[in-house]
Amino acid sequence: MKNIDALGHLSGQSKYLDDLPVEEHCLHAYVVTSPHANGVLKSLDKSMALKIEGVLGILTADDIPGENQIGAIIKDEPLFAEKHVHFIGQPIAMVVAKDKRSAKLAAKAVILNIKADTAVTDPLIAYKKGDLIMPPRTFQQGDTAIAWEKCAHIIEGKTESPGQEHLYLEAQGAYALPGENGKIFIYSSTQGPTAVQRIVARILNLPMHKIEVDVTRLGGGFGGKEDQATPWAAMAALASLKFRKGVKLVLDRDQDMMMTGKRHPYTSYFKIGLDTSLKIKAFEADYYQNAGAAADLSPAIVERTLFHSTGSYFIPNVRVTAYSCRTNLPPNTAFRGFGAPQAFFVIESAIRMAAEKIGVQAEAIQKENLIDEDQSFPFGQITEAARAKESWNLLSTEFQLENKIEEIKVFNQNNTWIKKGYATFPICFGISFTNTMMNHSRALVHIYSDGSVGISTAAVEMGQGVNTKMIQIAAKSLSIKPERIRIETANTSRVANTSPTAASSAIDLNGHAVRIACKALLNRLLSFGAKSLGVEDSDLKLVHEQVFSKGEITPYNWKKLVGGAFEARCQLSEVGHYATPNIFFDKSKEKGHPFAYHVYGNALSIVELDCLRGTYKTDSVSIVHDFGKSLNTAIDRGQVEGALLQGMGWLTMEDLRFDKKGRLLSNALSTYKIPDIHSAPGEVKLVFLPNPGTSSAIFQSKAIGEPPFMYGMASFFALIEAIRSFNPKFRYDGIAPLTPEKVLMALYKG
Ligand code: MTE
Ligand code: LUZ
Ligand code: MOS
Repeated sequence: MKNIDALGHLSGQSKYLDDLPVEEHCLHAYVVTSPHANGVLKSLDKSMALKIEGVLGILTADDIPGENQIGAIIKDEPLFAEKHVHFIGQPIAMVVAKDKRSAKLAAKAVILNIKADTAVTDPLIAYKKGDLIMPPRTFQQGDTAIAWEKCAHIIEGKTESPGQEHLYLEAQGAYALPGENGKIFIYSSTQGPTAVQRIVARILNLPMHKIEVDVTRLGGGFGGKEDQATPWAAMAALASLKFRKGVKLVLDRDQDMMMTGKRHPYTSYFKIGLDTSLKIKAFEADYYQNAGAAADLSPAIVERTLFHSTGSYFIPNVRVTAYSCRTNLPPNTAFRGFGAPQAFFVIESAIRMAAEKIGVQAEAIQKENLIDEDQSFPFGQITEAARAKESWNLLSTEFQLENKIEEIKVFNQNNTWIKKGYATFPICFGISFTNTMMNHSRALVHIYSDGSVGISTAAVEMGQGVNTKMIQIAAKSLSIKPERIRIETANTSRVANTSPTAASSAIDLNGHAVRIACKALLNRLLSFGAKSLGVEDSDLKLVHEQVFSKGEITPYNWKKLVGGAFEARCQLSEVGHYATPNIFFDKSKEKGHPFAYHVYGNALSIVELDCLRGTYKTDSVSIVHDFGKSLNTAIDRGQVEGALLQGMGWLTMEDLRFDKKGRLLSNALSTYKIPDIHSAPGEVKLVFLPNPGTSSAIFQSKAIGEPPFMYGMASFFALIEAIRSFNPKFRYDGIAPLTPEKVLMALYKG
């Protein structure tokens, strides 16, 4: 089935928040932000700003009727700063005006008196000062202390993985409208409608039922709108309540880049030990996560880092510790992979450095240690249907790995100024929110009397194709044509108490809920049909919109069945509820079974490096991916290609820079380079790993949103190898990103 949004997107007819028609006297808000990364807010002078034409008011923390607090996991983040400011771009106040231009002008005229203090941007400094978001956490299995003695090779090192700007095409925004009896209606560009509802209720001191949040779709979220869409919605709602008008707040791109958090940069230390046959015997790591100025989702993200510390490998002795460090940067947040890419960076860097020191190829170590059936992760979960080895083997046969490696060797011998490099990159990603309680969802399915179907779920469409897949699931469950089905907006009044569309789990969680609701409806319809035909319920079957009784055609087709059931006063609506079975986690022991299943795969990236200029391109990326039984191969391929490019961008192009004072320097697309069509690999070859289908994935179609991000990391390690083949003195230093500038320096480093 084609993505139902394809035509709308291409023809510009798809509606985003900023396209929605606003009411006639709609007001506009603009945020006043801190110019200092750390300091004491002495005073705020509104008088000049209030004189600007069109300005209705300037709201601060004093205007909040409820709690000035937006922290979801830890209550450590005010909506508007009160006495202290903690990062550049932190909201202090909000101007409300008749138009955006006046609001912006007035925001600049607000005079802030801030006594600035020194800023901390380095997580290690924060750690030394004891400035942690939460107490450190450690996962372990076996005993590393004993294991080191059995290792023939022990390698220690340090790595630094960078931050990453989400750069969703649609900037953050919200539009709030006052309703009857103190109700507030909010259109929000959020991945988490319930999160917005809950926090707005807290800020406004209203019960949640007075807040209705509605989401049509996002122009991308990538995790950046899992938690950080909330403040703008809260501000718009606050102003709307105060002025009794519609209020719109949409961030400009530069504001969005300055104010919102990004992927967490990590500084990590590791120690890895191998025996003579290259088996990894022990692994230790300390991860220092740069959390920024508030907790946001950092505790959950650093936890996912621990869950993925061993990458795609089985390591019998592990001890890994996570430190979430509070710095004076915007609070960093969810970004595709959610801490797992940072973990993969450390273990794969450790393997590269070990290979360098031992004098073997990295893939020899990778291959030797792939996790197998019935082996344990450091958090106690035992693998079921592990597919790491199958992915590896299929990649090497399908893409003739040995031949490719030989070709590259020959190419490098024959070329002086152009060098090729390659890297394999096996992935293993756990599916489920690591917080067990978040793994449930509901779907509301209405069958209308004309046979058309309307479905509401918690899932937010953000380009990943969830709406198309929901239609496929419903069509399959009801055995009707997809054209009869419509997916409604994600709305808190129709589907309540939902988890955000995140953790790659929206299709599983909401898909199962849709399936359950549809099954109940179908059973009810068939039961009506059986009664009216005078046969047993179990005699009837609906196949492609036609009802059969023990294989014989009946007078009932879908439309007649629905029409008849309606006249017989049957309930044609249903709520399906799904909670992922068999998952749990005991934090006091740091052991459990947090994931419904894992997604596996392997990638081979081949890059070509111009050793005069330091520029490079990825020739090809060959991937074997464990899709299960893909519900939609076109959408799933799109997810792999998009995630791949985003992963490549993270480690080889994007260069997020803050100065020592915590000011974002790469604050526009002229200074922050993201991948484009020219940086895309020459070729992306994708093989679907044949899968027997043993998982709780919806119709055996495994989650696809985040796991392929890690394939992009292969290009970084391929570049390392290309540099090495030009400069024999080069030693991998564990620092990303490798921009052309850094590559050039590495090529000529003595
Ligand atoms: N694809 C597009 N086009 N746009 C996005 O914002 N977000 C990614 C991924 N794919 C994203 C995307 C992230 S971070 C997640 S968690 C999943 O989609 C969420 O959707 P799913 O759970 O429906 O896969
Ligand atoms: N969000 C979350 C996530 O709250 N918990 C998770 O485990 C998670 N994983 C990936 C992406 N977002
Ligand atoms: Mo994705 S980082 O779970 O929104």
